[in-house]
Amino acid sequence: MKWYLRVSAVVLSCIATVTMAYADDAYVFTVKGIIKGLPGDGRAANEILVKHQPIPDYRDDTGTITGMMAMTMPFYVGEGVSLKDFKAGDPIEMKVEQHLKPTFSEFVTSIKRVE
Ligand SMILES: [Cu+2]
Repeated sequence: MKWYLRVSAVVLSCIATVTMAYADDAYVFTVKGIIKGLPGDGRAANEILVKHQPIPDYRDDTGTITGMMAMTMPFYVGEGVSLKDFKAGDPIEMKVEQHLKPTFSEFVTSIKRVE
C-alpha cells in the first residue's frame, strides 16, 4: 500500500473513533406540565420555566433511569422551537432530548398545548 493511503486510513479511523466518542444516542422523554415563565420574564432567551408532573423515565447524568419528582424547573429550548404562541399558565406537553456526551445536555425539541 502506498504511504499516503496508509496515512489516510489512519486519519479516517481516528476521525471515526473521535466521532463515536462524541456521538451518543439521543434519549427522549416526555414532560407534561404548566408554563410558569417564558423568555423575556427575566430569563435566558432559550429558557422556559415549567411546573412539571413526575417524569418516571427521566435519566440522570450517568444514564441511570432515576425518574424525577414533580417540581418547577427551567428547561432549555432547542433551536427552531417557537414559543411565540405560548403564555404563562398554558398546560403543555414537551419532548425533551437528552445527551450524555460530550457533556450532559437537555433541550426541548417540541412543545404543544394540551387540555
Ligand atoms: Cu424537574
